[in-house]
Amino acid sequence: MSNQQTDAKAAGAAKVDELDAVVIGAGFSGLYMLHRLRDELSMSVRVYETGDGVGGTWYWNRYPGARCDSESYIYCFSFSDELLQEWNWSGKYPEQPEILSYLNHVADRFDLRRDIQFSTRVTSALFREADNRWEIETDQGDRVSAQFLITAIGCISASNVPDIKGLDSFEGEWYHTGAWPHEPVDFNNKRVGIIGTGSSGVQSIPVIAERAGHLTVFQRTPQFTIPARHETVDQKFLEEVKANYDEIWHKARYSVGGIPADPVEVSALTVTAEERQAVYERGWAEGGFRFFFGTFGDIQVDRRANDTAAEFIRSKIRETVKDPEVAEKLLPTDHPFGSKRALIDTNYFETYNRDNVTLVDIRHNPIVEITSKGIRTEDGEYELDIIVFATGFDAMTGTFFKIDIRGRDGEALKDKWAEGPKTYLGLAAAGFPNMFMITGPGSPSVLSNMPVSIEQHVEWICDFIEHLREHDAEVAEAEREAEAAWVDHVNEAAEMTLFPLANSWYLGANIPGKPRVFMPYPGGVGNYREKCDEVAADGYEGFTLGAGRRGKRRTTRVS
Ligand code: NA7
Repeated sequence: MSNQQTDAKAAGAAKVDELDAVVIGAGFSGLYMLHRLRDELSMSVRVYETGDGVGGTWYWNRYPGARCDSESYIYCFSFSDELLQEWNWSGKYPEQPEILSYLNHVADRFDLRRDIQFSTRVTSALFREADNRWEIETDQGDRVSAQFLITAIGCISASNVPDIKGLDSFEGEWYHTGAWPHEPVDFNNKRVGIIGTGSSGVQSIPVIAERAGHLTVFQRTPQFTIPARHETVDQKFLEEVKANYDEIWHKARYSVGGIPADPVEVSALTVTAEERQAVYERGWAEGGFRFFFGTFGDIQVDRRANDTAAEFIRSKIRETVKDPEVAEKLLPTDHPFGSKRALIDTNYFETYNRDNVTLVDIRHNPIVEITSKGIRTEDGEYELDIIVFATGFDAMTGTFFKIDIRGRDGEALKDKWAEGPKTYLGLAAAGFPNMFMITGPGSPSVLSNMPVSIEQHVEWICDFIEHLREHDAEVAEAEREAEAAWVDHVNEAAEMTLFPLANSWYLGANIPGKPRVFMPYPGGVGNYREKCDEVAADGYEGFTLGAGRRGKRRTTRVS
């Protein structure tokens, strides 16, 4: 029996019916939330986690080549100086196994496992108005109540396997990148097909191509991607980082994307063509998100500026891919650069020069069905032993909808969000008292370096809970007007960018029937943090606090 199973049993045996807080999920968010609530606010907390280990996204996404696009020295917690100093990353961009080891280390170091119940899925969470408590049920038969419900369920956790006719008849193996098996998949001499060229596809295609007999890539939308320039971490650099972490985190917390990059003000349109080319060349050579944040200040907001970056990347694709017909199919032309999730890669375009790789453009040659032998497109059948779905997720809302969450008057969150998510600051929803979301829709979340956003949310929620205690308030609920104003603000901020010009999962466009609403907050993590701090400083403006069981429910704000 593994330690985790023992822990699950122990946690099950010590089941508590009445808790201060239930946290759903044991990834970055759930681990830190548990630590703060339990060890700093002395609350009784239970974390429920579907997987049999910690890690969240990094527990599930084990596909070949899976790694983070943020550089390792800032893809970690900053709350403990000792933790920062003792952990040494090996790669510039951390690989999935290393991030998982890190999160296991965090769980052990802060003795978190004893309050996590693994292999347990929360099935429902109902707000009981009679005593202002959440009643939570799990697929393991647990039934507990808690004053606070905190969702730490991640933004991209509900896998999307497209509904393609015939999948059941396929005689080979198939996998989704977001629910990858724990045992290695043997690609050796196999004919592999992969559908999808988002982050997961772009990361896994070069690695699978090296292992497979033949790889066929079924591409719906060509992508802009920048070379990551991955390398092992330079130890001198790491020493410098460790000596300057305070400054680095401060910069990251008040930046646009949660990374310590200096803002660039120069417009791509005010320099000469030669100067522009030189800046892009430098950005391309440096690689990673530095190309995105470190070249020109207007490529994300001005279409003409963006076109210059897009054309530069297309020229690089033409330069890299030897077969001009294949290169042509790989050129992204239907959306601005960065309007879909920005991608970085290692040898992505180079992979199409391999003899064992075929590119199929399913935009012009659509998939008709999956057969027992492989994938049939309009132009014929591709025989395959393995199909990999790198087809993404029902992002931001999908994981919420897998749980029956009901607030006041039995209102289902799924109904409240039927036309798109409605939240106040991405942290709370009107009608769902004492429920807090970590990196919920309406917060910078997926547009930022996640640990920075997660820490900000966890700390803000803890401060709010302390405030509630100090004011003897048991219930906090977002006000409908504040929520509506925030939703409007998120939409206005999105309209100022080029994001709405792409069919991306940010807008729910990858899921048939999902409302087209821009879900993350694109105003930048620094601005967002300041807004959250202002709300707190103003006595948690936009929230109604109630005295709950200890007194009559107040409808005015307590400050
Ligand atoms: P993404 O970014 O949603 O990419 C999914 C890919 O799969 C993308 O190329 C899609 O094409 C393609 N796709 C989706 N549905 C279909 C169907 N039905 N047929 C053909 N192709 C399809 O998911 P990832 O897992 O790569 O990345 C998710 C996030 O994880 C990423 O952004 C990071 O934040 C980490 P499309 O572009 O929609 O035409």
